[in-house]
Amino acid sequence: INLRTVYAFAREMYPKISTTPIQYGTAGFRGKAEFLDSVMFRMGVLATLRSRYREGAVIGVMITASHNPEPDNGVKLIDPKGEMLESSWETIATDLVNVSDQELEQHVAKIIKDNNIDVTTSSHVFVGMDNRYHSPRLLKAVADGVIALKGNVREFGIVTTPMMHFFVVASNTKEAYGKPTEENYYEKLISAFEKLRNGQLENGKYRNNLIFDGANGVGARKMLQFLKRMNNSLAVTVINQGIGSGKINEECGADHVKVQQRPPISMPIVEPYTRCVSVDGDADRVVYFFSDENGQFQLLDGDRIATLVAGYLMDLVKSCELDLRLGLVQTAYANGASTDYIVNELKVPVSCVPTGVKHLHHKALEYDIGVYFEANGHGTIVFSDSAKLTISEAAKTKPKARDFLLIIDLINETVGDAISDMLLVETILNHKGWDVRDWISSYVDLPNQQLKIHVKDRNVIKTTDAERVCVKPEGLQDEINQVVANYKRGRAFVRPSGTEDVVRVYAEASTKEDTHQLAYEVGILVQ
Ligand code: NG1
Ligand code: ZN
Repeated sequence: INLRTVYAFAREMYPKISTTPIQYGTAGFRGKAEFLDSVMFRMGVLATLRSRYREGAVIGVMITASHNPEPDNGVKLIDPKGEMLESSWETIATDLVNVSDQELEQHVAKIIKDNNIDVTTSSHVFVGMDNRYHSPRLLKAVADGVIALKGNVREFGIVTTPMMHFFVVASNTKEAYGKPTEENYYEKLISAFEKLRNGQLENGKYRNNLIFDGANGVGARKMLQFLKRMNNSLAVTVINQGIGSGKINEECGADHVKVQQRPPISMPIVEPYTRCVSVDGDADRVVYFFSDENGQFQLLDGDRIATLVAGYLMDLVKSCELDLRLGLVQTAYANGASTDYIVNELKVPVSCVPTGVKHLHHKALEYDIGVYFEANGHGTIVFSDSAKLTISEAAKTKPKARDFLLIIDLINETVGDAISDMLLVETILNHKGWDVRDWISSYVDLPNQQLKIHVKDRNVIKTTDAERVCVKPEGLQDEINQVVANYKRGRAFVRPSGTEDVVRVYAEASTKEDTHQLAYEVGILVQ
C-alpha cells in the first residue's frame, strides 16, 4: 500500500472544501451533501482500516441522512456484528475527517501505527445508500476510499439502513442469517411472518389492510418489493413512494408524523380507525397513526410499540413457563404515561439512557430479552444467546415456544428496522385480535411537544442523568425547574441535537395548552 495514493486521490478528486469541524454524532456524520465528498472518501479509507483491524471482517458503510431534509446526506459505519461503530473509533473517525488534505497521508499512517494494523492483510467493505439524488456520487467517494487502500468493496445500491446491518452480520456470522443478499433478507422476514399468520389473515377486530407512508425514501421501494413476494398476507397501500415531485421526508415520514403530530401528505380518504404506518427516509423508524370517528389524528409512537411488544413477549415467556428476564429501555423522550404503564401495569423493569440507539442497544443487552425503542419509533428487541437456547429447548415440546422462535426470526436484532418492526406489530395485533382502539386504550399519552431552538453554539449545553438534567450553562436547570413546577404533571428538558444544529426542547404536561405554554417558556430560557 502506498499512502501517497491516498493523498493524491484526496487532493485530485475529493479535496476538503470546508474547514468547519464536523463530528461523528448520534448517527455518524451528517450535513449538506455538497460538503460531504471528502468525508465519504475518508470514511471509505477508515472502513478499510477498520476491517483489517478486525481481521478482515466485513465493515458496513451506509450513506443516508435518515429523517433529515433532502439537501442533507450522511454516513455511518457498521461494525462486524451489525452493531454501531465502536465509540473509540468514532473519535478516530472525527479526527480523520477534520485533518487537512496535506496532513492526510501522515494521519492515516498514524492510525495504522497506533492501532497496529497490518496493511498487507485483506479488507472487506460493504456499502449501501438511500435514494437521495446525491447518494450515488457519495457512494463512489466511499468506494474510492476503499480502493485507495486496496480493500475489497461490495456495493449494494439503494437499500434501507437495517438491510445494510443485516448484510454485514449475515456475512460475518454465516450460520444465523444466511446469505448477505436482498433476496435472503426478504425471505427470512416474510417466511417468519407468514408462518406466524398461519393463514389467519383476520382475527377478532384485526383487519388485514393498512396504509404505508414511505416518506419518499427507500422504505417505500422496499415495501413494494416485500409486497411482490408476500402471498397477500398483508394488504398494504403504499403512499409517498418517492416517484414524482415529492421530496424525501417532506411533509411525510415518521419524523414529520411524530413531531408535527399530524398525518403525512397524500393521505387517501380512509375509514376511521384504519391503521396507517409511517417510516423515515432510511426505514429504521416506524410509527403508527389513525383518525378516529371525529377525524381526530391519533398517534401510536415508539413507546406504544415498545409496550405492545413487551407485553406480548411477557405473555409468551409466562405461557411457555420460561425463566427469562425481560427489560425495557427508553430515553427521556418517552412519554411519562408509557413509563408509568410499564412500571405499574406490565411490571417490567425499565431504564432510561441518553438519546441514540447505541445507548439503548447496549443497555438492552443486559437482559435476557431487551426491548428498546425511542419515542420516535427507532428500536428493536435483542435476545441473549442463552435466552435463544432456552426458547429452542422449550420449542421441542411447547407449540407456543415455536411461535416464539418465529418471532425471533421476524426481528432484525442488529438495529431498528421499520419494516420488520411493522410486521411484528401486525403479528401481535393479529394474534390478539386487536384494532387500533384496543391498542391505544392501554394508557393515555400525556400531551407533549418538541421545539427546535437555533442558538449560536448548541454545545454550550451539557446534560447528565440520561439528558434529563442540564448542568451547563450554570443556573439553567434551576430556571427550568421553576417553570416546570407551575404545571400539573409537568416535565421538560433540553439537550443539543446530535444530528442537527439545534437545541431540542421537550415538554409534557396534563393538558395540550399547558404543554405548549411549558415548551414555549423553556424555549425562551434556552434562547
Ligand atoms: P438528535 O438529533 O441527537 O436528537 C435524532 C433523534 C434520535 C436518533 C437520532 C438518529 C429525537 C429527539 N432524536 O437525534 O432519537 O434517532 O436522530 O437518527 O428523535
Ligand atoms: Zn432513520
